[in-house]
This record gives sequence, C-alpha cells and structure tokens, in this order.
Amino acid sequence: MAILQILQYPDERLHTIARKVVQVNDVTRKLVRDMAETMYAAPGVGLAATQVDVHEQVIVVDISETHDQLRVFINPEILRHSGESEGEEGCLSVPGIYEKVRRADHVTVQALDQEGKSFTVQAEGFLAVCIQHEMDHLRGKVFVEYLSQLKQTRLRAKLKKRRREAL
Ligand code: GNR
Ligand code: NI
Repeated sequence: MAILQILQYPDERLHTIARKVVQVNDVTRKLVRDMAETMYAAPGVGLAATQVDVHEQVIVVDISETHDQLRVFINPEILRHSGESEGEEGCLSVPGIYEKVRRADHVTVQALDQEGKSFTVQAEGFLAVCIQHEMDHLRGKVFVEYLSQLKQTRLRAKLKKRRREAL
C-alpha cells in the first residue's frame, strides 16, 4: 500500500474532470486501497481520485469513528436527491478552512463496487454531504467554489500568506 500526495488548492489539476472507469480491475483495486490508506492517514472521511491526481471516477468514504466502514463508489451517479441542508465542510485539499455549504440532504446514488458490480444506496445527513463533496471533486469542483467571490478572494490571500509563512 502507499500513501499518496494530496493536491492542495489552488492547484489547477483539482479542476480536471474525471473520466469513467472503463473496467474495474486490479489496477482500480490498488488505487482504491492506496486512496483508503491516504484518507485514513490524513485523516479524512472521504477522498476523490482527483485529489491524488488520478482523473478517474473513484471515491472512497468512511464516516465511522472506527475506520472500518469503507465505502467505495466507482462511476457514481445521483439518481435522486431531495431536501436541503447547510453544514460546515472541510477538505483535505484546503486544510484548515471550514465553511458552510448548502446541499441536498437525501441522495440516491448508483455506482460500481470494487468488483465492478452495480449497487444503489440511499444516503442522508453527513454521509449524503460527503458523497456530494467527493462527487464534486470528480467534476473538478472544490467546496470553496460555492462561496461568494469576495470570500474566495480572501481565502486565496489567506492560503498564500500561510504558505509563505510555512516556507
Ligand atoms: O475529511 C473531510 N471532512 C469533511 C467534512 C465535512 C464535509 C466534507 C468533508 S470531506 C473531507 C475529506 C475531503 O476533502 N474529501 O474530498
Ligand atoms: Ni475534499
């Protein structure tokens, strides 16, 4: 297994649109294992392949405290969504920044598992938020892009300053 490097916002590669996985095979399963290890080490509750500079539609999520409920979504699609709720989000690609985002609070997602088998899951609450957050990454969208232009400009200045001071 391997811990992969996570791209940091604003890195233009985070805006790459992921292609569908054509065949779920051993290479896909190795990517899933490495992504899971990277997510647990960070630690985070989800990770999209985009964040590790692999532009294929692969997501891992584990919102359990025990880190033993890994969920894998390959080529995920939202079949239905309903409701709305606002919650604080963070992102491993934008460390230390937490902002409120409004999203659907129920989603029905269809995806392939690690064996390439199709499944459907209904999610609500924090799980629904995480799945939507990760699916945004696959479309090249980072959660801070939901904020106002003013907030985004301030955020970029803050990150620049922070990186300058970290050198
Ligand atoms: O670890 C993460 N926490 C989190 C908290 C609130 C909403 C979404 C997330 S996902 C994030 C990991 C990450 O960046 N996934 O892309
Ligand atoms: Ni993220």
